[in-house]
Amino acid sequence: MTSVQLRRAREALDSFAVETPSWGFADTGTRFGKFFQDAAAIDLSDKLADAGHVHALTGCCPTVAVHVLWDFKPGEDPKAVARLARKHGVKIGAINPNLFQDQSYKWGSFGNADPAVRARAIQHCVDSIAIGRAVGSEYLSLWFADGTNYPGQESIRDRKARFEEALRACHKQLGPKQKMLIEYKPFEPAFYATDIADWGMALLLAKKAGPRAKVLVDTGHHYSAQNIEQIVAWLLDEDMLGGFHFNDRRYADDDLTLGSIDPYQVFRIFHEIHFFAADRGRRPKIAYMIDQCHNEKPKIEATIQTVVMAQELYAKAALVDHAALRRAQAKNNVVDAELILKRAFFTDVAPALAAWRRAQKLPLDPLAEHRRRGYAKIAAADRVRRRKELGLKRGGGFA
Ligand code: PSV
Ligand code: MN
Repeated sequence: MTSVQLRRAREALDSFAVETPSWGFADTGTRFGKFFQDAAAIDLSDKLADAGHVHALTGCCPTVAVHVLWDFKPGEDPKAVARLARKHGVKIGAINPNLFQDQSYKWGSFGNADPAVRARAIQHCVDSIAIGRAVGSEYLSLWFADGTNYPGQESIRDRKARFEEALRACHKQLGPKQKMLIEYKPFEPAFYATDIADWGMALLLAKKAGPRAKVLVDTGHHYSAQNIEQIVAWLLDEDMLGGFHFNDRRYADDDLTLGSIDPYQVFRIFHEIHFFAADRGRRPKIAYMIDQCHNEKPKIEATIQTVVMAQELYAKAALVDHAALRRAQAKNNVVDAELILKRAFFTDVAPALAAWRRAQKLPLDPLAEHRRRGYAKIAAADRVRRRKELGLKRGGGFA
């Protein structure tokens, strides 16, 4: 790397943080079953401890997304949760209401024809907003399983109208420092018409909800051939990109580690963000978050692997020579334009990462250090013993 490249990559790393999900440290599975891990977190304290450990090793995961239903006991004091997070060296990040597991949501939450169910779903979001305010979280992160399975099942337009109304009602409750992120997904669990199926629908709903509503792009929530970086560029240009849920996929919402299938796609997404930042002279405020549940890989290892990959690809994308790219574009020099991206992608940014970690007094190889410390072994011994003492049967959680 040249000294200019080194500086650019290090500056990019200084500005980059990615949030870990509490649910990524607990037992999860597929709809067909679960394979348990001894080291899986039992409770929120374990999840925050694991997240704190990841942050201590990587220096770039200061916040943890929580899922209200899975992480907060009824009546729990959110301030106590914030203190617990601090004890583990992290802060509470995005608050995720759960609008899909209760039996009352069989026909949807915000899209439900029954006003009583909609009111219940809205109240859960209002409670989640209050939790967010109490813990100092900036984001309310909304994902809906709502939709229909068969043609003719319901009026698609009526459901849209109910969503508009409910999102507006929630937006009114946001504090001045809070934002609402609206996530989309083309299918699953609904198989005919998911109510918020793509970025255009999320964008329209966010615009109607109010000025603090933005779109959340979950990289796993797209059809196979979709050009995600183009969506990102459009949302950036509209000032409507709120955040990401990172994961990789081969077929659908596979929850694979970021960049395990297509690292170049992640690079291209980051390139659009750096390119936008260079043009505007400011880095856009984006909530980078991980949304992965690992069933085969050890959960903490997979999380560290994801974080390191995200840093690497973010740093690589920062190396694109924007002035040269603009020149090539102006001349319709397609070959050079493409090569400028490729050159950055194939640059080894290990020296920049090493220099950055050294400066932050972080381990040079977070994964190796995690293994060296035997964290998972110690956690497994403790958690196996506590599960026995508590008489816990394994199950529940999220598939
Ligand atoms: C389900 O697809 C999902 O993975 C969504 O992406 C949400 O963000 C996440 O669950 C947590 O609710
Ligand atoms: Mn997601």
